Amino acid sequence: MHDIKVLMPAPMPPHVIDSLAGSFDLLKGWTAPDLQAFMGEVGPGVRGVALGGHTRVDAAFLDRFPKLEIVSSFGVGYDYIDAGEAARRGVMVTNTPDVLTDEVADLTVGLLLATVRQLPQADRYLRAGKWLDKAYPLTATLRGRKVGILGLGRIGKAVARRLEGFGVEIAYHGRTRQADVPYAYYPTLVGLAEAVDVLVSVAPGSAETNRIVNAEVFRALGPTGIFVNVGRGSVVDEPAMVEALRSKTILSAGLDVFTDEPRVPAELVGMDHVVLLPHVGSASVETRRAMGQLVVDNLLSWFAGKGPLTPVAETPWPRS
Ligand code: A2R
Repeated sequence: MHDIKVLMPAPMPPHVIDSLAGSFDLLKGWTAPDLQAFMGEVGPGVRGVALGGHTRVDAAFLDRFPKLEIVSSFGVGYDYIDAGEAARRGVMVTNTPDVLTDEVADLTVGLLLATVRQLPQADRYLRAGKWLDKAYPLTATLRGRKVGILGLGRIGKAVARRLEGFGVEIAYHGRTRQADVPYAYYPTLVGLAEAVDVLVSVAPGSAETNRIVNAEVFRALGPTGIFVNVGRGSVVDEPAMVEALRSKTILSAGLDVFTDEPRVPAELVGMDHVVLLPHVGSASVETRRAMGQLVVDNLLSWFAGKGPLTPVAETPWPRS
């Protein structure tokens, strides 16, 4: 396969670069002085793209690669890829689901507990020497809470399974009711938010989910409400969330994702009653390695004529 040109526009983990360079003619876009000029130059011969770093793949990007067969993307979310446009052009798109599900679910539960029991704040309190003066103030509790999950997919279900062990009631909202789950379904997001006092968002970014967690949802969640977001920042109306936190319309939030990463609104950074993480849901050495390997394996499988391992929904395999 050494004659097959695979473009990597932005750097990926070293083991991914090494594996791909060992099997393909790997074109390292980030080493070119001008990526756009480089892509224009090599574009006509490129048959595969290995995508990390959220490069936008839209019609203009795809226009440059008339022989492109597959985009193998790092991560389960692929909102920066116009997969519908890729499908129309017969370009396969793959992502890295499943291998990160448990890792992100673990992080979600950790973030929820950190938020409700104020673990980072308590840590800061001790380090500041304040414990010597008086005990840390009492916090809210997870006990007796009802947790609503927006996006009960692979990760959402793994979060729900873990939370069952914490003895909290679980409900969910998605576009469809799922027959095989024991949790209460709410056909509207506002309905779910009214019924719960923790809302966990694990929904993907898309035109449909854009800003669906809005001021009305925060009002419905109410003054004891906690919002946790590990899915995509675009799912939330961020200014409305900031205002809901500022005005105590909700109690607090635990956030791993933001609208304009890595930029986080200064108002949030200045708030002591929120817990903020730099999008680390899947970011363990082991899980990132597995995700990288799946990027490689999708390309190897595809160019060996065995089809993709993990195609996204818009580009099913076998093709219908
Ligand atoms: O709507 P459904 O019943 O197909 O449920 C899916 C839900 N979902 C939505 N919920 C409400 N409104 C929407 N417009 C909407 N679109 C999708 O999100 C499904 O239960 C869930 C996504 O689950 P999976 O596709 O299994 O994804 P996974 O592996 O759990 O990852 C979720 C997201 C990624 O897309 C990244 O953004 C992030 O977590 O790492």
